[in-house]
Amino acid sequence: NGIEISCINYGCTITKIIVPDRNGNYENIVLGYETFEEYEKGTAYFGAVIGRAAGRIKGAAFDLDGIPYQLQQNNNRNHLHGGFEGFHKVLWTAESFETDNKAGVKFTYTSPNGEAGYPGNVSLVVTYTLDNFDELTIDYHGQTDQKTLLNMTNHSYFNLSGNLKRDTLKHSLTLKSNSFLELDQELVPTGTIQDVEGTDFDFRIGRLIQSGAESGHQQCILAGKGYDHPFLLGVNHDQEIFLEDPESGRTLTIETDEAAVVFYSGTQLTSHGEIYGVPSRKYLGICLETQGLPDAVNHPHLPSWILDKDKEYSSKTKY
Ligand code: G6D
Repeated sequence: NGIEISCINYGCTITKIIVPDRNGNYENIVLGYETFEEYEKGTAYFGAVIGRAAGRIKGAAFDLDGIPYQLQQNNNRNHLHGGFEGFHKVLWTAESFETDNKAGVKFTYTSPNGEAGYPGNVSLVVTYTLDNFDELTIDYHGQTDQKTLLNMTNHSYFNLSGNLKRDTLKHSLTLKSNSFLELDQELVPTGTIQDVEGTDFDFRIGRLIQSGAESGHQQCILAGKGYDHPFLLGVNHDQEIFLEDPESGRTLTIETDEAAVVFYSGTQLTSHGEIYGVPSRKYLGICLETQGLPDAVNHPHLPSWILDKDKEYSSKTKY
């Protein structure tokens, strides 16, 4: 139907998603760069697949079966988004495919034992599929030869105004989530689960992104006057995440089989150069990173994403 999605095999990065507004103007709705060099030296993870473990891990350390592991400390003393050698910095092998009503790309990569400090050789497959129902589906699969961690996501920043004409503060987000993880001063989950009821974190009936920018809530202020929080998702995944830009009429529905979604409102987008010609600035794009709960490995009461030898990691998100 005229929708275009472009991606590169560096980090399985989605570089553009071109969709129409209410008047049929086809424009780009994700943040990205014009050149490979900008992606290579970039630190915002625009459009990239994230792994082995999305989010932060406290002290970059964890135990598996009593064996201590130390990951790369690439964010203060903590580990963020797979470290310096995360999946976003890897040249994946890509092969495109096309059937009568679908087109896509299958990316493969084997992460060697010890990469960024993680145990196990992990063989990975990430598939992007666009179909004639205007749906982009991302399928993630992984297998390991030794117990390890695997918690992947895609880090696209969405801005439905079209070609970044406006920021996202007037976008409306609906999120079927009753609770979120409290963050500490270093933006790592404390393990405490907070109820959204009566707070600026309640997106159950829709709320403008700007709520976070104006909120006096300690967690919004901590996140740089916005959001950077894991929200726990229920078992009814139907239409559970819905983003809308009333001015352009564009909407984005996200459904996932994952336990959580990290909603990051782009509060740190102040120094990432020009983004398709637009100077980077706060709130220019928002991320909805469907994934397991960050740092769950250090909080036994949270659903874990430990991958056992000879088990299959699989995750699906549909946009
Ligand atoms: C900041 O805290 C945020 C992360 O959630 C985000 O993924 C990253 O910027 C790009 O570190």
